[in-house]
Amino acid sequence: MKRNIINMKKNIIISLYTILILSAAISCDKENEEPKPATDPTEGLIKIQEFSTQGSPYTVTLYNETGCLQRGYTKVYFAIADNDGRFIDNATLSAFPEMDMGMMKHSTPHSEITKVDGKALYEAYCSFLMYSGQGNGIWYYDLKYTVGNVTDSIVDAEIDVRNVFRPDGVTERRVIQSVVAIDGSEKRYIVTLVEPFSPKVGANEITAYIHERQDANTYPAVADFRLKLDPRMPSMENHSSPNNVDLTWDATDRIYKGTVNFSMTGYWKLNLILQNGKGETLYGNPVSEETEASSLYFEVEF
Ligand SMILES: [Cu+2]
Repeated sequence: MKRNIINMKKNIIISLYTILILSAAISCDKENEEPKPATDPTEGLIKIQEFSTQGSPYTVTLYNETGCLQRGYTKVYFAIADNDGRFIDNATLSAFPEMDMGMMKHSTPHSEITKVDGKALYEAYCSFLMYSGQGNGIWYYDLKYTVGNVTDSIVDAEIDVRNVFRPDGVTERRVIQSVVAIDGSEKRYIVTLVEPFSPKVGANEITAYIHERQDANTYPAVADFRLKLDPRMPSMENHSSPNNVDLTWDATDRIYKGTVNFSMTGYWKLNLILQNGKGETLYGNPVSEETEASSLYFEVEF
């Protein structure tokens, strides 16, 4: 009996929904309907900074999840709006980060800016080699955008890249490393830790990028290398953990992926060995009784 009443109620609710959906569908066809306010594509993101030039019809705004740029991997989003605040979803954007260190200038590994599906939003990442003020350097962004037949550039906009610290807030945490290959090629590579963002006890996905430094302004991403992984806890007789998986190239997501297993909370050193596609070691060394760490490692503490 009770069941029947519940079922009846369910049926009534389903019918009501059907009517609502139908009437919504009908109203979409009505003419002179007020345009639905565009949902804010930047919802959930925190503004970092605005870029505009005088008299320009568009403003580009930089956002991400944390509201700041930081050394190592930084995900960024761009929104571009006209002077009435309408978000533009058919723009083309490019950005070039450059650090002026007085005696020299250099860029850093970064991706192209691509459109986010279904949103008036554009995404990219930077692997910042240095933080603002390091070596007295200042970071600048050069931005270029095209909307229809309007093209504009914003040149030398200063950006603030923060250093990354361990939980004590004082000790620098290693999240990016620039190395020279030991195979005689003298090639320079930059390895960047991406995930885990929020490490937890147990298995965590670990992801990383490898870029080759061809010159101070050119850092293409490198595919089909390998990062052998050996996480250790130096404060606890340098013990490791079981079931770790080396990082290999994921052609779909175009990033190196593996598994790091944190058997407990605390400070972990993620020792790595960088190998090329033939399995030859380019940088790093195995951890042993005598050698506590690899010359290539990242730090995670939680
Ligand atoms: Cu620099």
